[in-house]
Amino acid sequence: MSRLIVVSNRVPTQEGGAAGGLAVALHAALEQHGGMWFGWSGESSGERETDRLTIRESGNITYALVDLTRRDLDEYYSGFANRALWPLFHYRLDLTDFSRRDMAGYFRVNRFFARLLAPLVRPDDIIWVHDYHLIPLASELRQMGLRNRMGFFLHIPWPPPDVMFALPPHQTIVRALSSYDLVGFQTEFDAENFAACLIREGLGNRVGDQVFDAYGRLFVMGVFPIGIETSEFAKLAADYEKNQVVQRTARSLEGQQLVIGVDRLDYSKGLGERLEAYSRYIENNPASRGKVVYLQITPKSRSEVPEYADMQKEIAELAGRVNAAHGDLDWTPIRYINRTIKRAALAGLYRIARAALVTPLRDGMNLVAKEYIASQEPDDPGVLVLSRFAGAARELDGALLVNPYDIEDIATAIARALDMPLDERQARWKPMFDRITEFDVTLWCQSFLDALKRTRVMARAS
Ligand code: ADQ
Repeated sequence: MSRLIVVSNRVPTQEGGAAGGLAVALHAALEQHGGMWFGWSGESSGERETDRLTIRESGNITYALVDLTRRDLDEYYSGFANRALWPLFHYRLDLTDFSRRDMAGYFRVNRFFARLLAPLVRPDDIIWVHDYHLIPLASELRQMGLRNRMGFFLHIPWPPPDVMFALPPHQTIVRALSSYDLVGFQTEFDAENFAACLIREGLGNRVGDQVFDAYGRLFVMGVFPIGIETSEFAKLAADYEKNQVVQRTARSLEGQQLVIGVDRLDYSKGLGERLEAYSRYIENNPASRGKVVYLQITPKSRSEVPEYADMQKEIAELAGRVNAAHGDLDWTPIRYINRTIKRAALAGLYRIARAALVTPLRDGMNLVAKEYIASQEPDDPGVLVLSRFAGAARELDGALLVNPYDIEDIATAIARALDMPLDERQARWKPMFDRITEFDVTLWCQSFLDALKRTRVMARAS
């Protein structure tokens, strides 16, 4: 069997504590195939570039980690990846800050990764590259003569042509993707947006259902909605009574209904609109005063990017304003917390929450939506209020789907969720739970790798 090489910007080495579902699934695939996980160490080497790889072995998996200079991190990571590609791919042209210096840094770091990775690759290895930081990796590896099977999965949305074309180097980005054998997206919409970008600019043609001919290569496009470790989450949640954090939180509610939100602090998650909507819900439903608590758990992220630093302040102030406007001596409507929570506690908190608010303005998938569904008590499930612009809305159609820009719509959905009778809650929850149990993260990983192994056959047959 061929070895698997996974490449991602960050490498979750198991020393880093509780691993997320994606890391667990990829570790399982790596253990099965044997192989390597390659990427940035998370460390800066300061001013000096170093070719030194930190190699760690664990069972039949090798971790190969590389440090980046401060300039590389500035231009490649904080710059082009997180100030140009991330906002643009989330349809935020207003926040997209394109600079030629950052773009050069992005391509330079991808070439640097390729230069370090290429000598470690054997001819029959399969290479699976993850996410928007590393789009040009395959084209760099191909220029170095590698002919291996290479797949790419985009965890975030792919925007429609008119948004994409606003990025000056959009053709270079699209061209870079054509060096892979398989390019995977979260939803049909993303895949169709990508195809439209290729076709409208005359960069490539569809020559089969999922097969494209672009820049002299055939490649396959596929849709692979990512899942979670559903049964693991359900188990953790069922054990919620053993968890101290969950118990303490449950006691502190004193019979009030809990509404939960769990998101990285990111402008794509629609936190401002959500807090406003909760405030509107209280105004529209005065009887809710003292009966409902909204817990928003939001670890800070990417604080070195200015838009994120601004947002930290804005959201904290907004939560404070809502509490000041509606709170009472014995009631704080919003509990706003900026830290990470262990998975067992998170699963338990989802379990005791009567409703979850997952209202991103745009999201590739959104795993929190699936984690909430996985964690519910089958006899008494809570209600998911979900943005129609999250990839998860394609699968979780038993949720109350909302327009995340429409404050009144979200406020109405909160009221409906908290009043929903048991039989309707059960009828909505069960098909969603069955769906995420079948399409879990292990199946996602297998489906992508199976498709990658088949792609050359498919491309030839078309
Ligand atoms: P993210 O944008 O990070 O992921 P999401 O899919 O919601 O968003 O995943 C976040 C993960 O972090 C979840 O597993 C959640 O439990 C965890 N998390 C969030 N807040 C936490 C907290 N306070 N404590 C502990 N854990 C917390 C990107 C894309 C998504 C896509 C995923 C996977 O933006 O659209 O679903 O990749 O492909």
